[in-house]
Amino acid sequence: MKSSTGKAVCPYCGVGCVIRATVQDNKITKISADDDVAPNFGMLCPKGAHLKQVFQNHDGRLAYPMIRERKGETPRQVSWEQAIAFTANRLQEIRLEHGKDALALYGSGQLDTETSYIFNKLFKGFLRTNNIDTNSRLCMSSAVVGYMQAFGSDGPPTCYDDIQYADVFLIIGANMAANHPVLFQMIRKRRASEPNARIIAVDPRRTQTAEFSDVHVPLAPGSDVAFLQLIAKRLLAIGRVDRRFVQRNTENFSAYKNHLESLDEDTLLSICDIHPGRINEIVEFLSKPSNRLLTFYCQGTNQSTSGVDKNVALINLHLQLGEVGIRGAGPFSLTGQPNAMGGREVGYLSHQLPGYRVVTNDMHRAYLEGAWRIPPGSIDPEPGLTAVPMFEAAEAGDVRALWIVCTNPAVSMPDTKVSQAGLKRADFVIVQDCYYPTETAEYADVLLPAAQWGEKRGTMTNSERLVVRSDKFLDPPGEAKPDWWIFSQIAKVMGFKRDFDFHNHEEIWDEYRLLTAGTPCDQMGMTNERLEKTSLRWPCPNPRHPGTLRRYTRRKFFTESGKAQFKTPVYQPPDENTDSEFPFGLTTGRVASQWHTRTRTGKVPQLTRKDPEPFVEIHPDDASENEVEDGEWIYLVGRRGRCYARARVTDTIRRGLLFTPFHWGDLFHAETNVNYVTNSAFDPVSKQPELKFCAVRIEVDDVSKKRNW
Ligand SMILES: Nc1nc2c(c(=O)[nH]1)N[C@H]1C(S)=C(S)[C@@H](COP(=O)(O)OP(=O)(O)OC[C@H]3O[C@@H](n4cnc5c(=O)[nH]c(N)nc54)[C@H](O)[C@@H]3O)O[C@H]1N2
Ligand SMILES: Nc1nc2c(c(=O)[nH]1)N[C@H]1C(S)=C(S)[C@@H](COP(=O)(O)OP(=O)(O)OC[C@H]3O[C@@H](n4cnc5c(=O)[nH]c(N)nc54)[C@H](O)[C@@H]3O)O[C@H]1N2
Ligand code: SF4
Ligand SMILES: [Mo]
Repeated sequence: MKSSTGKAVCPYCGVGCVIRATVQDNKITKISADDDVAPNFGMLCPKGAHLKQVFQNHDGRLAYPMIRERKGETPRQVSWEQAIAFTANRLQEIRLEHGKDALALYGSGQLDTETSYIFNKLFKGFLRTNNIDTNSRLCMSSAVVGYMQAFGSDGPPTCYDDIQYADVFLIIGANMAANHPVLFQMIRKRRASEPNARIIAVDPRRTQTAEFSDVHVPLAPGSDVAFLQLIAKRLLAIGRVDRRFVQRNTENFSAYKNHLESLDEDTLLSICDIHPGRINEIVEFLSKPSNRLLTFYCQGTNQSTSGVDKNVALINLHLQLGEVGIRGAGPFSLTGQPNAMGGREVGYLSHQLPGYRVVTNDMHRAYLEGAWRIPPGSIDPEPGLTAVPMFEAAEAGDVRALWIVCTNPAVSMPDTKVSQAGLKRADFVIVQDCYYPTETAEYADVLLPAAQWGEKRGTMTNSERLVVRSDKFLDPPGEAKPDWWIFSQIAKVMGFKRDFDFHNHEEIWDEYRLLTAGTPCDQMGMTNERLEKTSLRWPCPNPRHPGTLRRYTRRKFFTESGKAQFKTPVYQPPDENTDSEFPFGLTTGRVASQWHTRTRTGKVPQLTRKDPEPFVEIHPDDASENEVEDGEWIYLVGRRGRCYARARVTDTIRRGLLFTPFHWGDLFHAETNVNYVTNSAFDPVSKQPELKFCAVRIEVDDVSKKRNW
């Protein structure tokens, strides 16, 4: 048979590389990237490059709808008709008996925009509950609030093109070499071609990113606000302020200045626990007004009980220096998942509505009630449950039906016993995934098989606001269907036929696109015809508009006054303390070759080779004090639970701190999931949990020594 090709956005990280797949007999024969296609221009990292292996066979795929008659039983295959009727009926029953807020949906930044739009419309508009949240709450919600507070709108001001013009790259709380590899390649190219360019990595660990940097700041975990204020204070003291920008385009500078001046340098230094020499070097790079500053940040800043303050502190620094809305500069929040940006545009967090609108705004609700042709007052003005409280409410019996789509919360939620207890207690659990088994699927009453990457068409927005259309070039296994189709069928059976009668994703895109008109994330000009031919960055307000590389170039912001806002965050330590019983700090994250809970990357031998098992990084001095040998299996015991991992003795981590990735759930082995140990305390404003810090002790016992893995 003749081979054909198709292109799609990589299903992994938020860099959003566009991949070309060559296909023969429904098998991928080649994965590549086109040199002239944005954003990756021919580059791919190993995860993207090995996508072919994910599709070698359909092992482990959820290929047919299944129903579990009773909890704990083996699910049995049913027809789509039966699964849809069963799901729609159970949701209606629970809604009638326990009220609208007994329903909740937990979704994902890996879903396409059309799907996120349709479930948001169904829940917030038609089922009238705002109980929708997504794994973006664990990921991007502090970044959303940071941008909102400073600029009056979510979304980065910047684009990848800025890398070609930046002089100082501040990478704080992000391990880009592992987690945004293609973007990091672009930074390294710029560093190699521009002798004055500098890379600064701020991370308690000497990561791969830090290895390639000019300066590494191994700060104490959680101390970013103090670090950023120290830099800002030192720059202020030498007069490094863009006075013109600050006067014309910002507010609250004097409160900010007074606050910085009131802080004591030695105290800040001791909070960060770093050598003052590091600060001097950074201040020197930033003291030159001609040096453009581009800051990249991700979970080291976001996953914290002071996540919003960390975001705000780094945006403050950019405002002070006037490094916003100009080429080569700006605070660039890295999106983790391929469409977490699109999900935010659609409003898939519990307080949002499409087009960067919010449920608490009367005009925003009224606009959508009109657009969706539903009675005034249909949309609840109160935000719904966020991720952690959603599972707590399920455990308490308040949320009765949980619809889990494209995420694996039985592994990835902090303090996982709580999400597992919620999934167990809920009367009705829908799991919509493309793999079976998964840890979360164990709790499902109904399993809905989703088509995955390459098996469906759809639209996604990457980290730089680039909206990209993906093709379908593979047939899904069995009866798996696109997520948008599954939602539209169930909505129709629930009685909303007129409003969910979509025949293809283009119809959904067209409805959604119109709702963004006149909003900060305007995609009105991105017609289906245009997206078939090219990718575009928003705002793109009309069909002739070329899209927008950089925002705020006229220094007009979306705040009431049109001016950017300085804030005065105050350093707070992490929620949990170390003490004599739990003497170590534990931070968690990722490795370059694995994706989250490993449903796909765990099946690719070329990717699993490097880190085949869960490991924990420990400093050599800590290891010898605790009689831990390299390669030995140890328990990490925390206040809520414990997990196993193999000790990796390394001086790349600070003393007193441990690091372990969260890629291994119970399917791998009971007790390897680090989230049995992590803390679900969250930022008071963004509600993003502190996955980056908790307290543990090490236990080496004979069982783990003998364990044969
Ligand atoms: N290979 C791979 N790539 C991925 C993913 C994946 O699973 N695998 N997932 C994607 C997703 S969804 C996301 S959200 C991103 C996440 O991308 P990153 O944020 O880069 O990933 P993490 O490893 O979670 O955390 C980054 C770093 O934060 C550091 N850190 C911990 N505490 C602190 C602190 O208090 N301050 C500072 N400054 N740093 C701290 C950690 O040591 C770690 O090196 O990656 C995306 N890309
Ligand atoms: N300790 C610790 N925990 C963390 C983090 C951390 O840094 N430390 N990071 C947090 C962050 S930032 C994130 S984003 C989360 C990620 O955590 P999860 O979202 O739970 O992780 P994934 O493994 O990506 O889960 C995605 C699921 O969707 C399925 N899937 C893939 N494609 C499709 C599709 O097209 N349709 C459907 N319906 N399903 C699909 C996959 O098979 C998989 O089961 O983890 C969070 N948890
Ligand atoms: S950098 Fe990210 S988007 Fe690009 S190929 Fe790798 S995982 Fe995929
Ligand atoms: Mo994420």
